[in-house]
Amino acid sequence: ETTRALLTAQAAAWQRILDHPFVSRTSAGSLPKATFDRWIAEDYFFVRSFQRYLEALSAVAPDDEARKVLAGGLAGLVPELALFEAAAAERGVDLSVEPSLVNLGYSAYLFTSVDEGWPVGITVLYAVEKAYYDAWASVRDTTGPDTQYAGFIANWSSPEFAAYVDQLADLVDREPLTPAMTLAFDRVLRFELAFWDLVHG
Ligand code: MP5
Repeated sequence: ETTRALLTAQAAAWQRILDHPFVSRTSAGSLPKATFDRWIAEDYFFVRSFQRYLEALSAVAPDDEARKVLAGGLAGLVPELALFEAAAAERGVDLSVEPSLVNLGYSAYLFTSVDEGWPVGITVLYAVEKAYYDAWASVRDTTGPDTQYAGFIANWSSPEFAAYVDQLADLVDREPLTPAMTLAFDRVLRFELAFWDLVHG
């Protein structure tokens, strides 16, 4: 299985995402407000780039089944962006701040991956979504009921989101593993770690 091989090869980097202080401090409720606010503004920029990347990836999807899965992902971004906008309004976060260079690089890389063709593009999508599912499921499982992050936890760790990530895994598993896919997967993990570092640092 392609996804199993990718995850196994990257087990150590994957654990570093889950062990990242941004994740553990979100769970513990000990994250400074300014840090979470910074994440909101950075991630909002990322998600809007991601939305256009998902449209571009849909355009190179090989069949209706793949297009249907991606359409589900695109539909989910509507309430997700509303969640960011509501949280920003409530917390007094300016969503129009300039994104960091890491964020610009990560966002641009999403589009580069589509240019490399469907197998690499869908590998990137799976890695991006799986990273957030695992991180937010970890927060869900280690936080108290009085968390202020319930909306975000629900967004990326719901059973519906888990099912979507499983569908993405099925699409990746149709593809025989190539060195380009391995590199893309590894690169997403490095971007994810750099993204957490930059908002937390
Ligand atoms: C995601 C995200 C998940 N929002 N931000 C980063 C840095 N990585 C992954 O993507 P989506 O589109 O919010 O499900």
